[in-house]
Amino acid sequence: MIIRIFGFEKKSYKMKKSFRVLKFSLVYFFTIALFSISIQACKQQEPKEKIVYPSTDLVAASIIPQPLKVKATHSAFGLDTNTTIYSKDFDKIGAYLSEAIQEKTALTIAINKEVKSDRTIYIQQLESNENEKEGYTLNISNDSLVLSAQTAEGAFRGVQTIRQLIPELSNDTLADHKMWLIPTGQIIDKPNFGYRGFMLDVARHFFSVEELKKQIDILAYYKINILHLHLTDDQGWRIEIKSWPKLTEVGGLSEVDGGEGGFYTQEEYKELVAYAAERFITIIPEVDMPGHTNTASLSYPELNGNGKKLKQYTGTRVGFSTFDANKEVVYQFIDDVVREITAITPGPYFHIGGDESHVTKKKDYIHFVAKVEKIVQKHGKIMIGWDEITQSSIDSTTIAQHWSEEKNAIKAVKNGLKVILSPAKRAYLDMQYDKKSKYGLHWAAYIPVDTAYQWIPEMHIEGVPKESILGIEAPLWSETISNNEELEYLAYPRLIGYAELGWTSKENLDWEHYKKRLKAQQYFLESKDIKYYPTKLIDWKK
Ligand code: TNX
Repeated sequence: MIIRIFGFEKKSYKMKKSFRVLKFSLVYFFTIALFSISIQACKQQEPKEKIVYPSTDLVAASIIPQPLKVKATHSAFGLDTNTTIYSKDFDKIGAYLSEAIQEKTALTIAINKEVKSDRTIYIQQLESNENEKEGYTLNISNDSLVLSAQTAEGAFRGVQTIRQLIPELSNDTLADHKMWLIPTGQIIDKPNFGYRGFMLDVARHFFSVEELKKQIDILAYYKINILHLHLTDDQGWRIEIKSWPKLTEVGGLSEVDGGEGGFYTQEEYKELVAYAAERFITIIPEVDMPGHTNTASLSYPELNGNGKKLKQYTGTRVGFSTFDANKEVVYQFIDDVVREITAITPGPYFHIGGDESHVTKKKDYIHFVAKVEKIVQKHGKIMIGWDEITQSSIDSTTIAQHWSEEKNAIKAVKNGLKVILSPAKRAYLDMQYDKKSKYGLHWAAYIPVDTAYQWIPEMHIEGVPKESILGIEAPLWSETISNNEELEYLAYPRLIGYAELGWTSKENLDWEHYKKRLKAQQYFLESKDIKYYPTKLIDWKK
């Protein structure tokens, strides 16, 4: 080869020269190529950003309700301005999370955009054979936070957990900008009960749509999925019924202690239903009957069955009014009311009250409840009634809401009905915390924050097993409260405990552990201007 080259060299100087040029350009080319390959390689190895994460602990995170399973891997996901959300499967939920992050941290997080991002929050739909409508899984590592759920509802519940995992303040890392450290690990979660409710009595005192929206946002944060509205009572009628307009013209104008009352137009009610639905909360309308009907009969005296002259009532006694269970016009009235309300209520339930009908003859009560059940069913809804309805012969698809007599709940179960647990001694939010409480009653009990929390729904009544319990609900009657500040004094923090009793499996309910997590809610409560009762059982930050 060398000889050949020598020979070649000898042949001509010109050729020799051009060979040298070729050799030079080859070397030059390869050097440049090698150089740029090595630069590329270096680039790929270079970390996006050097972050030294402190060890954090997902198991110690203050999540309420406590999730089913939590595993910690002791590092962190840094939420910062370079984080993005990828949520093609559930885009609205991605947008909701981005907004919630902005509110808490002031970070603007891009959604579904092809932008450079160091860390990504993925929200994805997961197919599975198990029907876990509200279940979700979170897998959190240094550079990704993956929320998987079968349904948008499940993803929404998971987003609440993410919100709770974001610390209130940005942490110090070696990063040169603000970063909120979310502990790494895995959460597998699903609710113990599908029905987790809050009831508000808007009849004794009226609460506006705006006031309710604030409460709906708080319910969503703690994964409560039912808002039951007690819409009618002796002191007020709060929902427009177009075919019986005097209900609100007359009955909408009064409330306990002589306040001006109020009512929701059907448009306002629809707006409320939609606002709740966006947060995966179902509204259950209650029209209480045959008792608790003084305003209805005052508006239309032909409905009255108590034989006495009617007048506006602004006191707090119960059990003095009744419909006439033997008049056809009463059932025509109920048919119209149920028809109009169910037409604007997408949820599956209609609550007929049925409590404390002390001046209705027992046989009339039995007849009445059975007839009203058929009306509710005709309009395509499942009937719910307070536990007294079990005196009547009702269908096993109807639901009994236990508040007073355990024997009624047991009877319901024997007849194959599902039960909602709202035992007054444990779950009534209008009961005072103690003798010094500013608002509330105490006919059932004083309910301090620990008593409110320390009971296990599926072990509460012998003869009412878990399979028969639809869920739990905490009612707030409004004889002593008339605005959000007073409502919040009675509702918080107890309602947060009821949220946990509805969601968390009994093995994970623990007062000492809950107490620490409740203390950590102080930042959320104060940032949302929630006027909670600062119970001494919790060592709140001053
Ligand atoms: C009982 S609970 C009632 C309400 C009162 C409440 C006051 C139930 C079904 N009926 O009418 O507002 O007590 O705590």
